[in-house]
Order: sequence, then C-alpha cells, then structure tokens
Amino acid sequence: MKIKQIDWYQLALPLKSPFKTSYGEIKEKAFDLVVLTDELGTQGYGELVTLATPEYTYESLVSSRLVAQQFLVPLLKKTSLDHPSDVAELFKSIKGNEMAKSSLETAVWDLYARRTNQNLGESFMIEPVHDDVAVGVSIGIIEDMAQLVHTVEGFVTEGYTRVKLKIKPGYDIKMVKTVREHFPDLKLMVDANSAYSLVDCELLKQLDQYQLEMVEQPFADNDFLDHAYLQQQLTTSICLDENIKSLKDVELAHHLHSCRAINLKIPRVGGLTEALKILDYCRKHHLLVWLGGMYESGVGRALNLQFAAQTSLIFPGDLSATDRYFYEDIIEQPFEIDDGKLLRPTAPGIGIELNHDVITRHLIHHQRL
Ligand code: OSB
Ligand code: MG
Repeated sequence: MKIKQIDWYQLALPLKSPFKTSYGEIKEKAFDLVVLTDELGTQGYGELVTLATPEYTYESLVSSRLVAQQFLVPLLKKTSLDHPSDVAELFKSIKGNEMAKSSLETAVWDLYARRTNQNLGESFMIEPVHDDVAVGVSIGIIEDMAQLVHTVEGFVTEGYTRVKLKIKPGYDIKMVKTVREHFPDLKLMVDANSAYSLVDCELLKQLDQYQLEMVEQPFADNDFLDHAYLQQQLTTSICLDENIKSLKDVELAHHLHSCRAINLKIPRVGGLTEALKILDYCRKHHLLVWLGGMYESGVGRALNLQFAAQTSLIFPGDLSATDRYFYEDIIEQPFEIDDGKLLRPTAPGIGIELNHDVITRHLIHHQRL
C-alpha cells in the first residue's frame, strides 16, 4: 500500500452550546480532516482533533498540523506499507505529538480496511464488537445551578446513561451535591482537567459522599505521585486522562496506584495501534478503561464507535450524538441516540461517507500534499 496523495482540510464547526472547562471556553470546534489516497485510488479518512490552544495537553492545532505536515507526511509518503500497524513504528523517531501521529495513523487504518473491504470494528479490534454502544455525555461548567440541573435533566431524558460534570476550584462540592440531590441514581462523575493540587486533598475527599463513578484528572498532567497519594485517601476511583499518552504511562499509573480507571482517547495515545495495546493491558490487569472524546466530528466519532463497541468497554464513553455538539456534521449520516445508545457503522473502514457540501460550507483552507 502506497500513499500517493494527501488532502488536508482545515475546518471549524460551530458548537450548539459553548464548552467551558477549568482551562477555558470553546465556541467552535476547529479541526482538520485528512484524506489519504493510495495507488489504487482507495481513500482513508482521519481527524486531527487537537484543540486550538495547548491548554488540555501541550499540543495545539497549529503545532500538530505543522508536525504532521513537515515531519510525518514525508515519512508516510516515502514508505510502502504492508499493514496499518506499521505506521506507529514508522513515526517512532518523532517524539511525542501523539494527536498529529494519530490523524495520519487512523487514516491509514481506515484506508486499509476500505481497500480490503472490511469494517474496522469487525475485522481489526482485539475483541468482538457490539452493533450498538452505550454512551455518556460530558457537560461543561454551567455556573447557574437551575440551568445546570435543567441541562442534566435534558440529557437524561434523551437517554444518556452516564453524566460527566466538569469541576474547578469554587465549582465543585456544592455543585455536585445539588446535581446528586436531583438525580440520586444517575451514573455521575466529575472531571477537573488538572485544576487542583495536593493542597486540595481535604476538599477532594468530600467528593466521596456523592457516589461518583470516578474523579477524572484532579492533578497535573505529568503527575503520578500526588495522584497516588490522593487515590490512597479516596474511596472514589481516580481516572487519569491527560497523563496517559502511551502504554508506558498506563503501566506507570498502574504500578504506582495513581488511579483505578483510564480514560482512553485514541488520538491522545498516538493512534489505534497504541490504543489497542492499552486496552489489552487494562483487561489483563483489571484496570477499568473507557473511551474518552475530544468533541470529534463524525470522522473521529465513527472511529471512536468502532473502538468503544468492543465487549470489555462496558463503561459508557464520552461519545455523544452529533446533535449534542453540532448543527450539522461532515458525514452523510449523523449519529443519533436511541435508548442511550449509538449505532456502530458497519460499512467498510470506519463506516461513514463524507458530506462534501457541509465540508465546503465550513472549509477554512484546503491543501494537497
Ligand atoms: O477532559 O475529557 C476531557 C473534550 C476535549 C478535551 C478534553 C476533554 C473533553 C471532554 C468532552 O470532556 C468529551 C466529548 O464529549 O467529546
Ligand atoms: Mg478529561
């Protein structure tokens, strides 16, 4: 398989409601769509999901794009690949930049699956896949309690079975108490996006009263020791997100008891090959693992659904319906929630087709590499 042409589309989709987290607010989702074409004319789609600013992890959309185009594309174009699992090895000499790598690596997986007329989920995962996937929703910071409760109510009514609430200092215990009182049986969790530090241990321990599924990423993205210290004192599980960029990070977290759960995002770990290795490790070591999200467009979402459909990923992922984020999507069939579940596309590759009218409407820049 030889990659002959790469079309790089810079896009931005307006968000139906802005997302506010401990590090900032976003009103539109800027991302890049990567379309690979091989020597047979088969195409494969990948999404560069990196957020605009380097506040979630150190990558930003411009830095990821630059690394991908300057350093990764030349490696990809000069190689003849036998299998998509070779791409991770091909990119190994380039340090870090996991989301940049993932945009191209996952596009090669899609291309290979389409070229061999196989559905990615059915043929290339390490476990059997379901046709529908139970999903959850991640809710940004909404300071007004009545409005927050109303928002949660809306998602519960739509069928979401697990709700994640963003927290930050000053918007935590009271907010969680309010939501818990209104929804006594809801699968509820919180995500701090690194907004706390060791001095907040006593405060974070108060979260134990609210039957949370887990507390996601309370401390810094490069900290394993303070997380371990906190985990020792909490009955609620800690889940690591930003810390986990590779299987090595999962091993470290597991050995140090820094957490009891892993939020796995395919782009944050450099692509599908590494993500599958992490899933395998978590299964073997009884570490709870579930699929996180990056407000993906339909391309990244379709890939996420193929992955999240694997049988051991029982905890609902941050994988909501298209209309939770966008007015319209760049794929033909938007994802709709039914009974708390999304249908996994079963066509070849990641299973979706592009909607070129929508792409044209939201196109910022197109380049052929
Ligand atoms: O911390 O999990 C996070 C989105 C972008 C970056 C980081 C995070 C998130 C989410 C939303 O929580 C997940 C989603 O619905 O796609
Ligand atoms: Mg998170």
